[in-house]
Amino acid sequence: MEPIQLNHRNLGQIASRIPCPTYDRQELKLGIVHIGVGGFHRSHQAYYIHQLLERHGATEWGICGVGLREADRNIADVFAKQDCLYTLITQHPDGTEETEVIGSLKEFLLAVDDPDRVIDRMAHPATKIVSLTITEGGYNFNSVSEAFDFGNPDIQHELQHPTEPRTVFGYLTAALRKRRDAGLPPFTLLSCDNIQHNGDMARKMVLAFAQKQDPELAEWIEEKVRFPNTMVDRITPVTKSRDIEQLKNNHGVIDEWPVVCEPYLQWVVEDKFSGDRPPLEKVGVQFVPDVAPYERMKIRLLNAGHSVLGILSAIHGHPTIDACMGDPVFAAFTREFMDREVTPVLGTVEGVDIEQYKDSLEERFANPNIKDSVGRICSESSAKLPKFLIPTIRENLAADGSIEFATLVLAAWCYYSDKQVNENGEPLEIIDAMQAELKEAAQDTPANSLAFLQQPAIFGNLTNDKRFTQEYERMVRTIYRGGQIRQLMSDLL
Ligand code: CS2
Repeated sequence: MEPIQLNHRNLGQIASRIPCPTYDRQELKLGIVHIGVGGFHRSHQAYYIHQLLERHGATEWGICGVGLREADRNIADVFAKQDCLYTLITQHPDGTEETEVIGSLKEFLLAVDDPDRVIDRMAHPATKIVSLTITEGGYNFNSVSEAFDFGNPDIQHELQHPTEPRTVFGYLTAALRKRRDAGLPPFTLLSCDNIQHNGDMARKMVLAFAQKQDPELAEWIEEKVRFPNTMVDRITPVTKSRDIEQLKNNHGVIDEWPVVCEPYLQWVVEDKFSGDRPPLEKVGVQFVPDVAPYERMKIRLLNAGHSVLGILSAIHGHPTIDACMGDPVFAAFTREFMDREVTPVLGTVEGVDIEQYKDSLEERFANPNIKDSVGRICSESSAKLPKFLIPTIRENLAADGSIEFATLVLAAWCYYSDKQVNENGEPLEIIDAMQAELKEAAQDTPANSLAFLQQPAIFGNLTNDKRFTQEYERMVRTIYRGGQIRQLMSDLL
């Protein structure tokens, strides 16, 4: 089978090999502008919209993807060749897979090349929604105080030069200003990141920025723009070269950047939009009045569960999340963490059986065909742990609950940040915007066991709690003395 390059012209031929969009992509209007077109956006929001286009028409909801950073040039180049088409490969635990071409992204703009085009697209009358997956770090807040970080040099630049945006805040305000001045209604800002109250947080940050830059605009935003909270979920590992090879060999399709994901898919959204929204309920999205309990459940169980496995196994040496789950100590540790430390402070989620939810997480983590790397999970832990894990410790301290499981993760994180090798001496690839600060704090541990915790932007005032510091100190000392992580985990079980 001669492999065929994925692009618009070849779709007819490719459709004889794998399912392709049956809707007319030329017809699509761009109702959504999405900032941050990583694998997750493509396996989740873009897939939902694709289904809507396939089954229900809804041609006004095509997506324009935007990359704000130079690092997005790779995807821009691939999309330029492939007319924004890509393949989604859903991997089931039993080894079966579904492979299909997704067509909901119609345009892609690289902001660093042409900022005005991005602003114009967001300010276009057809644009009804600007959605975001810019990661936890993209919201530019201090993890503890949750105040907007005005110290960021790009933010300073944008405040002084409103027509030269660099961050999402500069782009959003420039586009909203343009809409207001043209007498157009605003768009809805739809955050799809793993932050509790992600919409409220986006609102708070946009307003903090706008108030400094243009108080009148801030008032208009405050009054008119809606920021629904959302809970998003689908495990999407980083694409590997093997995925690209297999797609070519097994299906005869050349796609330079396909996306692999698990079958599980969930999107819970607050039904609070500035204007029209796509009828996503037709494809399984849950619209609810209050998304907070769902977000909390997902962040505290799934994302924190991932971080627990990730940090501990980075040091122990399991390369992937499914490999961790194949190790009875890691699997039991994670479940015990969820049962003993998360569940007691979680509260109830209407309509969800928490025990079943945890069972399903175990199955999802164990999916042997996802091969989600521990490196992906550990990346940007300095933005993740203050949201996923530390609040659980804080609440258990207040409620006199168990803290050992989560504390061991923080002690291991200190060692990981300091040594940057695993127990077998193999180097770890650490990806974290705060990597240098983390290392600097961690390396004083031998002289001062609490040194790593003296980073208020991450840990707040946790060091004031004696029960916590004693536990942490005991664990971090044991790890530095050569205690094996797996043994420490097993001692807690
Ligand atoms: C992961 C998430 O590293 C992480 O933050 O927990 O990317 C996770 O895979 C997704 O949130 C699943 O929906």
